[in-house]
Amino acid sequence: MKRLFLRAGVLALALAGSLPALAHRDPPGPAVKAPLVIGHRGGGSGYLPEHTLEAYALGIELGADYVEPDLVATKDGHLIARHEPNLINTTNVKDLPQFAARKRTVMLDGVPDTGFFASDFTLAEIKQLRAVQPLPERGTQFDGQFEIPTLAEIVEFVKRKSQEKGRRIGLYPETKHPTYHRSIGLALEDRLLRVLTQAGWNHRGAPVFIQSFETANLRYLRTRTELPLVQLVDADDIDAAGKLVFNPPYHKPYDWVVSGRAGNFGDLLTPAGLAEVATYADGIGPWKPYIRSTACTLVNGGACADVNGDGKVNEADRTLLPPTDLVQRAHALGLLVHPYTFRSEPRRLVSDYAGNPAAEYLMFYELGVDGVFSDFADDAVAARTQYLLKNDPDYARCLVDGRCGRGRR
Ligand SMILES: [Ca+2]
Repeated sequence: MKRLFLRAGVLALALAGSLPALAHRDPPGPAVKAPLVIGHRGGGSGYLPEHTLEAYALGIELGADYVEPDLVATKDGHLIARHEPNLINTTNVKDLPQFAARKRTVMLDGVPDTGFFASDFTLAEIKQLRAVQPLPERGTQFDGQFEIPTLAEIVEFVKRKSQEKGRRIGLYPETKHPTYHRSIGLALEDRLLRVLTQAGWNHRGAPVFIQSFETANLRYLRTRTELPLVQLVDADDIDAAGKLVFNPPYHKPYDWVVSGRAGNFGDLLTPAGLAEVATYADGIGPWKPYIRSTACTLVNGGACADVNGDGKVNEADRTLLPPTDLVQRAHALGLLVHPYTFRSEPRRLVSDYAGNPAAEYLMFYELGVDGVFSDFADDAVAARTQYLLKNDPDYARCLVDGRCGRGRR
């Protein structure tokens, strides 16, 4: 974008015969591209029950560029926003006597899962549920108040907010457990595209990314839509030394389990793996340690020790390892890089960040990522402003005067 502006400027000034003045008028160096803030589960999910219009609205108020609904299907084929097909942890379903008999055990990606499944409920029944906070470290004061939104409602909401705020707000839907949904006759992909098409958003240039941890459904989507697709790349854990660990069921895309393909998620990010991803996807959404892992400062019998003495062993007891070259390798293939998940609670922050969430965002922005999935859009946005002020000589004027070129915020 910046290069285009410069060219236009050069042309105009050359025509005016005042080319030497150019050096003074244009800031030195190229403008820095602002990384996207993707509102993970809404971007306000650090504060309110996730995947509710209220959490999405808060994420947008806090500055998120994209709202990220996870999608599962109801019995009557509607797509709704939930992180899991099992509603037990994110809704009040277990407290509603009218649904007590729906509780059952389902094999989800090869693992038995007991609870209440979206595919056993019609949309009208889903609308009787209310969202609750699934993470024990977060406040429960808003439990039982907010509805479960459908994809169609979310699209309409995002469009309305975009207009209201006068800025481009996008949608970043994730197809959850696509093999599972296909196996129960409720395949997600065409349902998703139908809603997007109805909204006029199924074309290149629409403010939409589609993401998946599986590969086969992204390949299928590639044949059905021009929208950008993002290959998510998971792992089970990292060990004390910072090495990624691949234990089932988080070791590989589930469609690889079904097709018998060998390997694990890490194989998607080798030179050959990335080249394969680039044939069907436009970007990768890697777990953060693939870009910069962490190691335990102190190891006790092979396990991490409580270094900071707070009685718990977590991220705060680890330190950063050197970054990998994943961002550069992905960019060399034209792939965007959107790592996940950025969270502001102290126990989620590696000791190097000294309890300051902005330090983590700044580090990843400096490494060149194109966006971040964040539960706390405010922290991601504040850090982005700092990053742009530091790296873009023109940005202070943009921030204060509101005169920002395209690609700026
Ligand atoms: Ca600790």
